[in-house]
Amino acid sequence: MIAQQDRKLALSYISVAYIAFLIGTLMGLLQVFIRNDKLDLPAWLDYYQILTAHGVLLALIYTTFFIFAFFITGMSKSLGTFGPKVRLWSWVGFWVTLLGTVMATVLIVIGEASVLYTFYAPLKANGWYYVGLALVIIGTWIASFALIGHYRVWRKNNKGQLSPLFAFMTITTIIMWLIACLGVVATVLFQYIPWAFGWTDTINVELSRSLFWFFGHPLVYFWLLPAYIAWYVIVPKILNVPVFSDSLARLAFVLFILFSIPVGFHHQLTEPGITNFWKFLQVVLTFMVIIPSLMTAFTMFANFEISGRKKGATGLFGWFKKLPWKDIRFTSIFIAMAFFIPGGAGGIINASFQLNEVVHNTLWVVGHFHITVGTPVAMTFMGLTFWLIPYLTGRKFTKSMKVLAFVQIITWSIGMLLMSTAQHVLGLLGAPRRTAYSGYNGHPSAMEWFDGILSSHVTMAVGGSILFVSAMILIYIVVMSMFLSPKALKVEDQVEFPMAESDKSHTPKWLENWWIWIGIAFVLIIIAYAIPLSSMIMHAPPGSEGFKTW
Ligand code: HAS
Repeated sequence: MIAQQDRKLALSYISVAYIAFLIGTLMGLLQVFIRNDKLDLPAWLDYYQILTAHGVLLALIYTTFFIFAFFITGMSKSLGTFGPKVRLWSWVGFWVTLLGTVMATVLIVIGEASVLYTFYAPLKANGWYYVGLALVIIGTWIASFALIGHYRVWRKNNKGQLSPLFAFMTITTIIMWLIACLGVVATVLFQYIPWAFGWTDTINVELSRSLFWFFGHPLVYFWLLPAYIAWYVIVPKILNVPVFSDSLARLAFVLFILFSIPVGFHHQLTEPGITNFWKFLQVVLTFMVIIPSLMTAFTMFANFEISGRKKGATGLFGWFKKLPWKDIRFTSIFIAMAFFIPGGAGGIINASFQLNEVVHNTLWVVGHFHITVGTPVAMTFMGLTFWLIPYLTGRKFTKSMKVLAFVQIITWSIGMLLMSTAQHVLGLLGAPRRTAYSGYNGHPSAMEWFDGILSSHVTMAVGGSILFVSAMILIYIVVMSMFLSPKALKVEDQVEFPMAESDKSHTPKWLENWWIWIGIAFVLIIIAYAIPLSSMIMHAPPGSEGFKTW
């Protein structure tokens, strides 16, 4: 069990995560009904306001706070209790991130920032919204440096040794995050804030978007890598096998530092102002960042097979039946992984230049991110929640909570399957993303989007409603494990932190030489970004004034 003070810190992060989750999922429910023309909002509430709240609270806030809770618990467990300085700075990080979150949320709620989670210029929010976002990033940096400090103390006391796998993966994720944030910090500080407060009249739109996506693509790996930590380190323990290959796991993570950043243009393939050569180069690098995910898929199948064979499985797929299906910690994550097969394949489609022309700015992309961040990542976090909160509070995860957890995971899977399939098909039929309901004056193509079984906004709304029910079950489980379930007084009732053994004896030491990876990452970033970004600055068009379209 980790120290009481570290538990308090992690629990504070988780509490904010689930408050954001509660509000964010409610906004999601409203959205599917509005798009289906079944709900009219009161005059003081706008579709784009709730769409912004949904994106910011779920994609940015729920994930970030949950990730830090997981990191803090895992780092305290694998490297030992936090020292007073680390703890102090972790709290400072927490409060700064929370302050930024509250500021941004209030501005969305009062209708001053309906700019969606990508806050694309020339949509212009109140200046304080961008200050709020900047504080969120600064807060995560402070908390990240606190964790790096904790890691450095461990390295000093264990000279020449490779760190435990959990810590290595946490530090990799943090390094990637710190580098990625440079893009968003640059655009928020030097472009959005001066423009939104009226110190400059116009904004260079292409530059702001490019700096956003410099950050925006690695952001998706900032969500994914903590899920991968669970897949690499927690899942084998539940399967009762050691980590399949320590060096493969570390290499996969290091590849994310290298290739997750110089690829942002694959979100801008349809935009003018970037020549085809630079788009092509970044698409090639995008195909490189797929490799560590394929390595992860390979490792997961290896884990399953080894564990199944250990239990006597025979034949090509005999191991499948031997997996611990009755253990919700496993089943939840397995389903999360299964969703990532079509989710990842969809990413490969998006990244393919010509196919992107078909799907860009359609509901397909919304479908894609619901079966990447909305299920593989979110459902892994749910699977972690089931044991992480009881582990931190010292409460029981009772039988009835286990049953509910299964219901929650199954309903989330069904809801997501319906909603995301409908979104993918609707996208192929041309239904745009980022819009409220529109009948397009009864145009036959638009009317197609409201009938059919899989191709319909109705299916999307049914899926969305099931997801909302599932989210409420999860909130109930969270409240129970935080405050109400009985204390686990007997050892056999206590919930464990499942962390698998990893054999480091054959792992090359250079894998933990961060300067090599940071150096190569910067070289790749310079190759991919230096010329196009400087050309955007040197050949800047007149710039755009701000628009408030809501
Ligand atoms: Fe993406 C758009 C390309 C992964 C999230 N993506 C988005 C957006 C979000 C997002 C939020 O190239 C929308 C942004 C916006 O608002 O505009 N994406 C990719 C590629 C990958 C990818 C190449 N995306 C993710 C992940 C996300 C995420 C992960 C969140 C966590 N994405 C794009 C592109 C766009 C895009 C374009 C822009 C589209 C546009 O035009 O706007 C890759 O990283 C995917 C690699 C993954 C795999 C899958 C490996 C499978 C594994 C599971 C193994 C399963 C097991 C279980 C073991 C190759 C690891 C076995 C079970 C059985 C049942 C057998």
